[in-house]
Amino acid sequence: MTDMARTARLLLAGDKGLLAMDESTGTCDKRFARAGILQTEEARRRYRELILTTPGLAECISGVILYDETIRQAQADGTPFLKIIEAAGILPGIKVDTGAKDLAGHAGEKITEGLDGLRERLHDYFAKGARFAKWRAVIALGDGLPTHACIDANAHALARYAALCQEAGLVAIVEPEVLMDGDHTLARCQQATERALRAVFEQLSAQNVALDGVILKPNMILPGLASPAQPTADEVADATVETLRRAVPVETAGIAFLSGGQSGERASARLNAMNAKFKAPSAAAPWPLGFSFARAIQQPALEIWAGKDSNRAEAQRALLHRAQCNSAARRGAYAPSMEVSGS
Ligand code: 5MM
Repeated sequence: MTDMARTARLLLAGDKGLLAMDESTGTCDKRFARAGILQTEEARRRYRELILTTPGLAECISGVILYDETIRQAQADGTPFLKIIEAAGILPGIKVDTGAKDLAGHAGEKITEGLDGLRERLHDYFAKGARFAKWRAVIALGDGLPTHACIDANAHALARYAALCQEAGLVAIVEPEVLMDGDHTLARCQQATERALRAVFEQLSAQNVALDGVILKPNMILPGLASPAQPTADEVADATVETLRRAVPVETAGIAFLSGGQSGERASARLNAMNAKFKAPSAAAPWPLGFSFARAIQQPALEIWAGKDSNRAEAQRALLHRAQCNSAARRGAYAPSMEVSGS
């Protein structure tokens, strides 16, 4: 087994999962503004320090996805964040795309950029200590969307990124996100997700990417946020696992879902339903079914912190609580009552 395959296994081992804290400056600042927090580099540093020094985090979190600014930062006493992560026994990862930009000739669709100079950046991140990377493609649903052009261009970019990651010794997290924006049905999300996943795995194969060094970070199969339909957790679990089974080769190291704007409670309940029902990895779901959430872990903590040191400990408890709920969901042991007791 290669080092990359070992790392991918470690990231998805047991009931731990990934914490995505790779919001780019623009996204982080928007979230800070909504929570009434000053949008400065120092505020972002203090927030990331709060996350990384949360007591007990490593009991539920196997890896953290950092942003370029964060991987270079340190806690107030000068200890580099990378040292804190390493001391906790957590693996550091890095978001390496440079963002989704308008796809020329295709109104309403995006292409993710960042391939230029990527080889050099990946080698630099590996030397710093990163052991995995992440690239996110976004796919919008709408009238006539997604187009083949959008799906194909993004699948090609994801595969070229993944091949470069593996050349540099990094596990590639491959994230083709079908967005929840809109009033589309669950069936439309399922259809678009299957198309996108098939295209991604075709391109990964064309670029000779070793699937045991790839973690897929997909959306769950859900209706749009503006849809009145509200499926049960079991319905989401069935549709999601069925879609993955149709499109994801069994050799893939594992699945780590994004939350995509679901509430923390819903994301935990839906992940729990998948693991309870399909007991992954199993014949029905032959890969570990894990998580790589950002908002569904961070949101309550960010709101409690609100930029104030006096709220730090309470915010850390809220962060740990969401991580524990998702860890329980990996065992199929999450229950809504955990939200009440906070245990
Ligand atoms: C979909 O976003 C990823 C998962 O986050 P959620 O669980 O909140 O959906 C996340 O890793 C995302 O890629 C980062 O937050 C970075 O986003 P930007 O847009 O700043 O690159």
